[in-house]
Amino acid sequence: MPEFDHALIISDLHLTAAYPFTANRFVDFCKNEARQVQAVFIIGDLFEFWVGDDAHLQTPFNQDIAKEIHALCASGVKVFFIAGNRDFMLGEEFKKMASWTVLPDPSVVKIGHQSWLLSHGDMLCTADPAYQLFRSFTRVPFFQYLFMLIPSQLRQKLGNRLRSRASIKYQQREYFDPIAANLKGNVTLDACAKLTEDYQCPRLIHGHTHRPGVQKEQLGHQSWTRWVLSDWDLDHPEMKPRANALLINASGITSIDLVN
Ligand SMILES: [Mn+2]
Repeated sequence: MPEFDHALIISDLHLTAAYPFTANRFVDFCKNEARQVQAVFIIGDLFEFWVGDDAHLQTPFNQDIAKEIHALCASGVKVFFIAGNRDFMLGEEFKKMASWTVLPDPSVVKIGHQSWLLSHGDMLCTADPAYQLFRSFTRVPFFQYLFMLIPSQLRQKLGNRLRSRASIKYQQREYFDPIAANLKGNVTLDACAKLTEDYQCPRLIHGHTHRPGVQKEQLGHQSWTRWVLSDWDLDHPEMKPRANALLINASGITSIDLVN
């Protein structure tokens, strides 16, 4: 893994043709902010959902996103991708089109003479054992092989149903038991302590929880700092628009607001 003097990190864009303002902001980002750095790390949930390249690469919307990433790479910027829980089925076809480099979750990268531990963040949500169980079997290559044997239209339907059931479940949980919902939807100190210790890196960056900010945390003898990215949403005028990136360079790490 090469070292970079400066890089941008983004996550949870949840791109879909249904949300054009958010998608346009990403296209703009690829043409502007991203061209000012040596590398861009997309750390999961670039897409709202992805059930296989064959199911999504037919649509011009997804082709255009791949082309924008490709153009960014062709301009000399390295683009890296860590899969999220919505788009871990992004595959070889997309990779070829976008010419990005796929990294495992988590990965330690060197930017601005420091090491940073990057993860999507869903693996850290260990207060939700049902999700962790789902996660563990859906990441097995043999499960993914079997899943890909299902016709793509049916996979799209399954993906859609899973996505809407998850959001209904989340809303119900939020309504009936907001404290549990708050805990289950967030990372745990235990998981963060273990990860930062295992990878010997006290600077952790993740997305997934949609709770942007920075916290200094400690558990036992292990202490670390945790930066959380926001999700991107510029398509719901009833809510506060959101889109941020973390910029890392020789002078440290800064959150950049991309809403404008
Ligand atoms: Mn996620």
